[in-house]
Amino acid sequence: MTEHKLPTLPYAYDVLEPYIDARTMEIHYSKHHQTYVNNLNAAIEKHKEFGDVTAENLIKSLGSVPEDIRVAVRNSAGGHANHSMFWQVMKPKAEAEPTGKLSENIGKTFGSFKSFQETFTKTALAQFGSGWAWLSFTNLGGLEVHSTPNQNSPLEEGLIPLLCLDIWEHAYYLKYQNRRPEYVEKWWNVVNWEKVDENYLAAAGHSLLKI
Ligand code: MN3
Repeated sequence: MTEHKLPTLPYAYDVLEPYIDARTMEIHYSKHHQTYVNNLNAAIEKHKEFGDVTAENLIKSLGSVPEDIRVAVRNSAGGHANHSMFWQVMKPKAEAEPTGKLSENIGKTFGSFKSFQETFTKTALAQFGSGWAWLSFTNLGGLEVHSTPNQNSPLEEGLIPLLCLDIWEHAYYLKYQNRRPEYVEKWWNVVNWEKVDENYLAAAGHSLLKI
């Protein structure tokens, strides 16, 4: 049995300043994310046969997870996987837009990068309460902007997440308080499009259709 572990943060807490402040990053990563990892390990402790299954695979097959830990696994494996991706899709001095194949598909699906951004922002702001906004890949090669409540993952719906935005208050409250729209607007400055492009190519590689 392998314990789930907090992944290494790919940068220092303060590099996303002034858009995401160092204190928020520190608490979010070292406390919130760590708690999801701890809770996942505690749940799996009761069913050691799942000890070597990744968080992503647990989420994809929640129906096979024993009922007494299913809710805990959904929340904690989701929280672990979602945050692991969130750190990866941000970076300082980020590119303004994606390039290559993803950019083409965004143009085809949403009309333009700008209208994709508007759709994503609108979706993030419309999510009532805690949750996530996503750009996901469908198994037919399409793109979908959507949100999920709590720590629910697109993987539960058979979608492959490419980009995510944490819209729990803990992600922005210290700096932005109730101003979620401002947080979302500033967050665009730190989107790691190089990584999202990479996620897109990996997802497309597993797709049923050629891109
Ligand atoms: Mn969070």
